[in-house]
Amino acid sequence: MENITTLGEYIIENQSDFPYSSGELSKLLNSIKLASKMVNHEVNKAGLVDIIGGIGDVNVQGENQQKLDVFANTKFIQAITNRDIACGIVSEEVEDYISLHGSDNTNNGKYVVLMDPLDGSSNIDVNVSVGTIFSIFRRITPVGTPVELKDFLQPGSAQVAAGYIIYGTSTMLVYTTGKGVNGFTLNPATGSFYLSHPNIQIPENGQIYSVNEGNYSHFPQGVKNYIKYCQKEEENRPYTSRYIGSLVSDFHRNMIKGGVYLYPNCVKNKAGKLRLLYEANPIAFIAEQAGGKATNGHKRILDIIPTELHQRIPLFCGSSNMVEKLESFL
Ligand code: AHM
Ligand code: MG
Repeated sequence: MENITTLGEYIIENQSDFPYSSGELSKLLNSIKLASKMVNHEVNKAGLVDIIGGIGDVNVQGENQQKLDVFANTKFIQAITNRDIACGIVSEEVEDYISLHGSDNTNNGKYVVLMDPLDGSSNIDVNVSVGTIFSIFRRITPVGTPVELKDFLQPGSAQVAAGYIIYGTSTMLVYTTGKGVNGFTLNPATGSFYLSHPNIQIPENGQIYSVNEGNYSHFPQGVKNYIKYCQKEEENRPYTSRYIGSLVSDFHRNMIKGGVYLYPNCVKNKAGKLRLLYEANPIAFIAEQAGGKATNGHKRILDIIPTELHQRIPLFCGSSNMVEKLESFL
């Protein structure tokens, strides 16, 4: 039998790579793994929502079916809280940060987790892939004190881990702790994630550009010019456009095949649409760890000092040569 590694084994085997390696970050990653399996189970049944009463199915608590993004939010928060390792959580679904005090009220958690529990959730109704995105920092306030806003407003370069789960044709968990990027695919038969994509590298060049071209007329001129450059027939450009409208899926495809993802600022979304703390930062960390790039058009995403929890930002990321070419237009 081939050498097979599960995500749980991989996390334990590589624990010494983690900064401070006390095993706590491993437990935190395991809690995310656990919640992702529950969310995956619900996402897979999404098409049955309208007839679910009729087939006698109820959700895991025996309650009526919840909206999936609310369900995902609850599951990830519960799983993280239960491990007693994080001192705070920021979620796209919750306005303010959540302060965790630990079961013994000692505020001993060392990490903060920032997440989008179900990104691209507008795609669920039409059976298109969605994802979960997470970002983990070590707190900067002293252990033993309540978490503060500044623990969450750290630049992306200080992330100790980041990743995403893609609920797609296969469900995958992809993450980095700053030592490269690895992807694990869920085997529904065993309920385990297996290392299927070790040491993922984004091709330096690619053929795919991914952007919502419906917003074209509102884009900054530089972005319009780049899109025109990709489309120029007379120069026999190799480019093709692919856009799902689900950041995790669009990014994941481009990371595997080579490509660039664009969500610029535009008239409709003056600061951009995507959120810095739990969309752009974790994706940027993964992009860089896989050899790619991520920028807001002028600055490396990971160097940006956040000012607000739900701050929006333009995002351009993917294959390094493509991002550089794009930047030359901005
Ligand atoms: P959401 O967090 O409300 O789901 O929005 C984020 C999503 C991303 O997954 C996706 O890349 C983007 O919004 C698509 O936006 P648009 O529909 O404007 O192209
Ligand atoms: Mg989102």
